[in-house]
Amino acid sequence: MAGMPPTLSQFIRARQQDYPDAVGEFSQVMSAIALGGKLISREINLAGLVGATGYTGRTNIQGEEVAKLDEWSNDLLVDLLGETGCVCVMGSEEVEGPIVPPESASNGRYAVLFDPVDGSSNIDIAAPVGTIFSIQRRATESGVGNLDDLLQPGRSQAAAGYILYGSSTMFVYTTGQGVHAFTLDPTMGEFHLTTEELRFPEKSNVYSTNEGNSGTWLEPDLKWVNWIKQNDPDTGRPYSARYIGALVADFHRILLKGGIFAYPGNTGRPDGKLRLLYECSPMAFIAEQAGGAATNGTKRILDIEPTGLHQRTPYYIGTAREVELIGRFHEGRGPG
Ligand code: AHM
Ligand code: MG
Repeated sequence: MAGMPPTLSQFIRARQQDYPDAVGEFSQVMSAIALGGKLISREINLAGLVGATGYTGRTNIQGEEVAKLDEWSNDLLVDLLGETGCVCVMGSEEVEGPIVPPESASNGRYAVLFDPVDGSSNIDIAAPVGTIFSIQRRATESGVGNLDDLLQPGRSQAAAGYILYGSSTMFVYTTGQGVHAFTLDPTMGEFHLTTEELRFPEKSNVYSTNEGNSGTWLEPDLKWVNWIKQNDPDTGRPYSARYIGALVADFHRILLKGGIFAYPGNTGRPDGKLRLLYECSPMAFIAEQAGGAATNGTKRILDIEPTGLHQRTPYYIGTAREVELIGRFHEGRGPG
């Protein structure tokens, strides 16, 4: 299309030619996720009109209330990914165990993990939410996949991304060759490239965290948050606070404007709230590819060896400078 930036599928097809062993399965997986994103976007835009707000009355494996859109979006992604025949197993925030596609279609090369609608309590107030996904190459040889395909460290992801349903719907992903951002043109039903090789900006004095929990935080996090709120214009302090309570939206802001997002562990929940495999790892892959970093305080998120599908981790993600700073507090060294 002359004059128009490439669509997501054109962009992925063009990039696929750089990988001689690519057989098109990856493009199909990405297309399924992109189609899911468009359908979820439409449903969210119309939520109040089509009765998609509110809760199902059930709780999920995490003991959290299941929003109607959580369930609808989960089933949609399971169906769309299963139909590709390119996925051997899936893992979802909404489902306790591995999800296996129909037998006839389960010999695919990829395992996909996702959080269908992250931050879903925002739907009822028309505030942003997102879908997060992580694509791993299968670890098992063939046939139906299992937990071994899903429990792989973040560093081995083939791709990761998110779809932000905000004032625009954006598709942001990486395959380890930079981070690329696309914006949905709802009149065309197409994602178009809006930023190639997205990088964190240098400026970084913004923090994004649920500080209402700080009474239960551990000492390094308390020292950190007190330090960043002190008045010292020479070091850019105090920082500004921004928090909408949906990881995709809070992270997207940090990615574009700089700063750090934190969800620390606390006295009651030493591993914090966020889930390693379908929330933290995919965002960490994007952050690193954009020149940033992500840690649990002492360890790189992408190096954590997973032991459970729904395991949680303390989480700090953002510009390299800010993530290094929180690491210093966790090592007991202070700001330096
Ligand atoms: P969810 O997957 O149940 O929606 O929960 C995850 C969300 C994240 O998007 C967000 O960063 C976090 O929970 C907010 O938690 P809190 O309300 O404790 O600040
Ligand atoms: Mg979530």
